[in-house]
Amino acid sequence: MSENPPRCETDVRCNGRLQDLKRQFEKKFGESPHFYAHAPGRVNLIGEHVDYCGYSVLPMAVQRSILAAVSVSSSGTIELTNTNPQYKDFTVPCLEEITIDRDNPEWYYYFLCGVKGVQENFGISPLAGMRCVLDGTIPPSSGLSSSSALVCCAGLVTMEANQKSLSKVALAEICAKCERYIGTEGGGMDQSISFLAEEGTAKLIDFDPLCATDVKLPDGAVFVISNCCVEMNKAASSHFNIRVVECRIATKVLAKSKGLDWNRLAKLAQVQTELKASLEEMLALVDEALHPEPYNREEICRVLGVTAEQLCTDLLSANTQHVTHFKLYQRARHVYGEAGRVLRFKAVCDSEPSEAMQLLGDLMNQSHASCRDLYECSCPELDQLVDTCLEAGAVGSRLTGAGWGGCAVSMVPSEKVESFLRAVREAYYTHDSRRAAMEEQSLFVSKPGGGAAIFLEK
Ligand code: ADP
Ligand code: NG1
Repeated sequence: MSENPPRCETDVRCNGRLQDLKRQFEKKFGESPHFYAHAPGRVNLIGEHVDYCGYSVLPMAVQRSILAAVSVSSSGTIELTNTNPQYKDFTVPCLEEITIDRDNPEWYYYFLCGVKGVQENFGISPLAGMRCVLDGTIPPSSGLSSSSALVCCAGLVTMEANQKSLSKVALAEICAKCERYIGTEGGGMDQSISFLAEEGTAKLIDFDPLCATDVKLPDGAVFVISNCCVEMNKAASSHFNIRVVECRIATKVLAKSKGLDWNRLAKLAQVQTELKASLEEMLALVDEALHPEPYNREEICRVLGVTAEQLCTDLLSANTQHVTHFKLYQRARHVYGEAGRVLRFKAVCDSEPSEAMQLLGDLMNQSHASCRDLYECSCPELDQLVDTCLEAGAVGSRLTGAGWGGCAVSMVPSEKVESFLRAVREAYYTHDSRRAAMEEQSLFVSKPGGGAAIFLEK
């Protein structure tokens, strides 16, 4: 039985961020917050674009989060305001059905995803009125899960304000499901680590059933995050869902090639389970049953024996209806290869061989190459940054999160961290005024942080 998120009694005067937020809340609403909630972002060390295929991932929480100050009110409305003026105020009546506009993914819709998830779970009607001031320190659209931290924070706030109780696992599952209301078909890694993280340890996250296992990272390995300063909003573009769809179609084609009941299967991991095959055997099957040339719609319809309409309604999502070509071979090869790298990464951490750092670094480098070449979810700036990090002394470096921009994570021997930071600063940030202006937020060491929690004022 999983525990509930911690509720910590805190002296707000000892925490600068809480104190500032309290002050802003009082200024805005003329009353004090009743409680605070925070949910962290994460950095994924390895296991990219495999969670929605049913495979395990290996993230850790970062010490950056979404923090909310909240009061429960009798106003009959949910009032949202943000410390960042870029995110405009928003109010919604509690009696109104919560609708999420996928075509216009404004910040408050992420919050409302979390509200809706908890509301639906308990059938709450009407919701308690609440006033919230939100504050975020996770760079948005950069692969560190700012959106999920916001959804998770909203789920936690809604639970607390409506006097309900949920375990961390239940909250993670609810928030993974409800973030999909925004339109992206994510796999659940971000919400799981946001709730299940524990300070000082990375986690192997398994799905179906959701379970998080501690992963002790080698002593002397420091993880450094660097942002290539290209933003990619998942919900406002179709890159992410195109990959989800390609994996779904690859699942069906592979399953059909082996005579399985392909209609029932939607994730690449399910094909492996049905076949009782190893990941190496799955890679061999990809070579045998799929071809490297992109598949067009006609070929997919022919191979699966479905009509063009069925392809649109059963296999494509709302924002992928326009796609004409699908790289099934490359995407499936990435997923089965990456799933194996996650398991090897965990095994190296468990067995602590003397060359652990080198082995882990190699796996991270292979992961990046696969994301770049097979999954095509990198971008020139991110590739340049990864190369820069390796030249600056990282043993391994790779894109983290969805990609197409955003952050790289590098594993650096502790004795080289200072020279590494200096070299990356000089090579990637200093000579570009836009990047230089963002540098403080964009290049930082990250230790495994704790999970989502509620704070009550002492
Ligand atoms: P990520 O990879 O960080 O999850 P997404 O592109 O999926 O990025 O989501 C980013 C969106 O999340 C932003 O455009 C914004 O709507 C929302 N968001 C992120 N941080 C904040 C914040 N501090 N306050 C309000 N909304 C935020
Ligand atoms: P970020 O980095 O938050 O955009 C996304 C998905 C994850 C996972 C990674 C790729 C969401 C909310 N998150 O993460 O589930 O698929 O991409 O590994 O969709």
